[in-house]
Amino acid sequence: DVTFEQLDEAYTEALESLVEGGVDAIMVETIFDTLNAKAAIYGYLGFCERTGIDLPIMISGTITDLSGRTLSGQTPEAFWNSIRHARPLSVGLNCALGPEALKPHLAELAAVADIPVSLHPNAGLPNELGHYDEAPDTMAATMSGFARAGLVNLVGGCCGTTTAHISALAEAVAGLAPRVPPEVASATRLSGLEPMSIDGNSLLVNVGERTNVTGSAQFAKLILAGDFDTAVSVARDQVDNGAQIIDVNMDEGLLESEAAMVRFLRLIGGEPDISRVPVMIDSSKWAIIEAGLRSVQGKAVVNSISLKEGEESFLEQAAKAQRYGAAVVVMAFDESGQAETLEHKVAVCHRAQDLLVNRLGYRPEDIIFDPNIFAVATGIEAHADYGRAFIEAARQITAELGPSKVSGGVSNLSFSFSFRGNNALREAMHAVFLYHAVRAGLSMAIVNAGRLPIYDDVPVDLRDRIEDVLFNRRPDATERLIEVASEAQGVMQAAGADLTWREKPVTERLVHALVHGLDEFVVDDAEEARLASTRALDVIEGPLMDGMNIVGDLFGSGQMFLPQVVKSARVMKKAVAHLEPFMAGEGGEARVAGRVIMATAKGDVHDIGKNIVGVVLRCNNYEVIDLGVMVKPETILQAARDHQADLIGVSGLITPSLDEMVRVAAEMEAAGFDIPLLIGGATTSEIHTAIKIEPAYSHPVIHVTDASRAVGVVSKLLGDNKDEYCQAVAENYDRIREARAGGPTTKTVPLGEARANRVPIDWSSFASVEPSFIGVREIDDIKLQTLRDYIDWTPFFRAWDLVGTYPKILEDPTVGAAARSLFADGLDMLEEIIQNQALEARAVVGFWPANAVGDDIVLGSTGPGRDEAGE
Ligand code: THG
Repeated sequence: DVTFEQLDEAYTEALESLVEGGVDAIMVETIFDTLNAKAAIYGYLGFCERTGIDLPIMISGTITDLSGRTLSGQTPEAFWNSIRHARPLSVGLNCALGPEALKPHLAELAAVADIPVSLHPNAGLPNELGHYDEAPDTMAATMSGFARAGLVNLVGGCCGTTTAHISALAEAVAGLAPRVPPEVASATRLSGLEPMSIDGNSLLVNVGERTNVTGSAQFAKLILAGDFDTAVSVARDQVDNGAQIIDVNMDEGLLESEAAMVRFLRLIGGEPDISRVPVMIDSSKWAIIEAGLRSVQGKAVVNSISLKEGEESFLEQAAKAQRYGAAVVVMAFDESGQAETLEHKVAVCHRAQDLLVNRLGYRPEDIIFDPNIFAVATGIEAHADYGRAFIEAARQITAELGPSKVSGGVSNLSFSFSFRGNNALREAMHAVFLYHAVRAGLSMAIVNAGRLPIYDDVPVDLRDRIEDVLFNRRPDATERLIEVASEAQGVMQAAGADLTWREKPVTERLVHALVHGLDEFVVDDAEEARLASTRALDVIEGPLMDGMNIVGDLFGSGQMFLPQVVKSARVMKKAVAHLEPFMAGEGGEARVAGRVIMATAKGDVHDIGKNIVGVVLRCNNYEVIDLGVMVKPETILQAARDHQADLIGVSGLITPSLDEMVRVAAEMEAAGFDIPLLIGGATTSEIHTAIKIEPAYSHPVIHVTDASRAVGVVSKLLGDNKDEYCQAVAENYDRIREARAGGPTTKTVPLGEARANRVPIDWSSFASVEPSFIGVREIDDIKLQTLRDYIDWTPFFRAWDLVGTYPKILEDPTVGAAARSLFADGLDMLEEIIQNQALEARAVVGFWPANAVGDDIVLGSTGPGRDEAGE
């Protein structure tokens, strides 16, 4: 019911009066809605600039219930990202709950805020009579505990606290060292309801382009017709399909664009499943962008500002964006127009970064450069180098302008009228372009997230022709692409509609369906595979997991993007849903039931594996209490207490979950638990469990490799020989830690001592053997099968962190044989790929001196596996 402008005015008036009255600092506190707080900060920053007064500001949010979010839905880290531009003296939490209940949220804030942290909570929750019951000494004891744990710099009290509370607090923290703010790694930190960080290790961040009236006929029609409800569903579809930011553009002549921007952003702000992601406010008119900035509580991205009208208006808009706490996209335009050449693009970006950082004090991380993706293959000579120029600019800007990021509007690339409407070809061009641009340094892209093929699925001939255009590799590149344009539609569709994969064995069909996100046949295939297996579980752990592993690899290597992974996950869910009922009949005999608490770690939503474990355990008569996804440590611990659980199991798929698991272990330790903790999920490993998780908890921590092991592990943990089993696991983890640390026996000695200890070799009696030939011998047509017995696996074991355990593995009669055969299978697959793709296999072999390694042949690889042409 109030506008940003009204709040700005009211806060400014209050501020002016307070300063007049002589305050030394101000505190914006009990913030339950970050947009409201941003209006306060906006007023404050304006006041400081206008008056030149350097007045410190302290900021304190409030968490309204155990959800751990502000009333308007932000997590503590998202909140911090939204208000950090105030450069406050301190940030913290107040009011709301008693100190104990605020602890996890305080810890989340303390982990990300690189400034002092404050806490002034209520004296507990009000009782039925509205009184606060927490006594001064209990409150002081809890809060001084936080200070000792390095979570706070400043403490105080809010509702229900009295002078007695404050003096108890002062006494309890007197002499304690203040928290040392952490050094926070460089990243572009945005937020919606949830934080979104982009750092050097991030995979491509995809920005949904569909909520754009100039970019989508469908969206334009909805907005023009005033059907905002359906328009909101366009945003939801994008986020559901993996968009990590959404671009919103209302630039349309027939529209009240400012009003439309505000209305749409407010509507999506009320949809937590949409507004969890940050917004990119896209307009060529500053007034529309500004209206947008006044409508979002998260840290948004301004799209865009540029130097095209000179430095003054550039700096003015940039300074405004700063006051609203937004990151900015800077288009590579200047007074002379859009930068088209590599040199011009890079020069404009250098100039812009210099201005923003040195004149306005921007963090480089808050700048996202857009070096202009233009249409290629237009037939106009001057456009021939556009693709290469962008990709090279992305490379140079990333290298030279460091933590600033590079983004672009990918669909522009195929705007050439020869391709309009030819979506198959356009999508193929986008996929090939992204493949190269991401490798060059592109970290963000505005795309149609739901419509991107995988690079490898673009048929080789078409791919070559596209690359010829992108890299300006031949004068007739455009003609040659247009030549296949009409059939490209067919070729891509055929690649999609090609059903020859249906003729493959069922396990391969399942893998294909997962990798390509095709759900049409997956239930039939899952059923066929089930009938051919002993257990339904085998289908999940065999072909379905194989498929998901391939998806994981393609994702990690930048060939698949989040939207495609989302599709694969849906196919997986469908297959698992079909198989689940059959697993019920697969349990063993009844045994002593145990009670297991299971959860996907906080920050992670992946639960396919965990659900399977749940089904398997239930089928074996265990009682499973599944807390779902994104579960915080304290919720897990509380459930374990409430249900008197025998075990806790935490799973996760993404890397940050690993840290969460460590946190769960540490919290269990701190809370005095002694029940075992099971760790599972795709990124977890025995090594990580041994090194990071187990040391945090002095009771059993067990890594469970896959769902089929769960029953075995749980029954051992609850059985008679529990202690023996736990000890064996603990010893194994000890060994892993030792091996990791370089082994217990590695000791170095001074160089002189080492030399004195040299091996005495008598060369006088040595006659060297002449090799049968010297030089390189090329062998055509060699079979990998022939070579595989000669491969020295040591470097591979090193790369896979098996050093230390390696000799044991190979000595072990079963594991050793299995390991060898596994690697051999890999080679068979490689051989097959080479044959299928009609590639030429060549191997170069050389002989080592006979006395060094016997007569073995050593296979070496000469490069990253692709030649210059990308084969
Ligand atoms: N840089 C920055 N912002 C941008 C762009 C950029 N914002 C807008 C644009 N470019 C990126 N978004 C789109 C959205 C859609 C299309 C292209 C770019 C597109 N649309 C289909 C067409 O016009 O053929 C419409 C099809 C339909 O109606 O559904 O291609 O470069 N910073």
